[in-house]
Amino acid sequence: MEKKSCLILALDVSDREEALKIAEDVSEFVDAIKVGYPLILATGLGIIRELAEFAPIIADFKVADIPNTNRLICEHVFEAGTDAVIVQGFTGRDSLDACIEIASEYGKDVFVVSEMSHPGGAEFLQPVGEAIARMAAEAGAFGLVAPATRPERVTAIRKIIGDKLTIISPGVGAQGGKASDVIAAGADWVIVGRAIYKAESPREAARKIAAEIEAKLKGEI
Ligand code: NUP
Repeated sequence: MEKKSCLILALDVSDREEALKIAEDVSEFVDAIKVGYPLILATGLGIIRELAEFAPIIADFKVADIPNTNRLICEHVFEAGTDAVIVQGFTGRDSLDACIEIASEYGKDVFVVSEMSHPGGAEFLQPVGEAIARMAAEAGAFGLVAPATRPERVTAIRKIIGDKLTIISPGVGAQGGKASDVIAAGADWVIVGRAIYKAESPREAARKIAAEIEAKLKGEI
C-alpha cells in the first residue's frame, strides 16, 4: 500500500451503486478502501474486485477464531481480491500466525487490532493492547489498528513497535478524532468512514481531510 494521502476510506454503505460511486469520486484522495461486514453482507464478496479498480482493498473482518478457521477465512478473503485483512490479536499468537502464514502465501498484508477506538475499547482490550502490539511485531504482521480517538495510545504503541510496523487509525470524524492529531501522534494512515461517505460531497470531504494531513506533515499547521 503506497503512502500518498495517508487517508483510508471506510466504505460502510450497504448499496453497491452508492459504494462504487463514492469509491470513484474519492479515489484521488485515498490510498486504500476498507470494506467490512456492512458492505460485504449486503452486496457480496464480488464488490471487492469492482472496488479494487479504484484503490487497494483492506478487508475489515476482524478475524478472531482458532487457527484453522482463521486460515480458511483469510483464504476466502485473499481469493476475493483484497490486498490486506484486519484480524483481532486477542485470540493469541497461534491464531495470528495462521493469518500471517496465509497472507504471505498470497503476498498480502495483515493488520492486527491492538485496541479499539470506541469507548468500550478501553474496557477489556486497552489493558492488553501493548502486549498485542508486541506480539504482532514478533509475528511479522504488516501493521496495527490503533485508536484515533486516543492519540496518546497511538504514540504509546508507536514507541513499542518503532518503525517495524505501520499503524492505521480509525475514529476520525464521527467518533471525535482529528486527522492531523493522529498523524502527529504516530499513525501512518487515518481511516475515515461516515465523515466522508455521509458528507454532502464525499469527494470534497476526502479532499479536505487529505489536505489537513498534508499540511500537518509539511509542518504548516
Ligand atoms: O477500533 C476500531 N474502530 C473502528 O472504528 C477498529 C475498526 N476497524 N474500526 C472501523 O473503522 C469501523 O468498523 C468503521 O468501519 C471504521 C470507522 O468508521 P467511522 O467511525 O469513521 O464511520
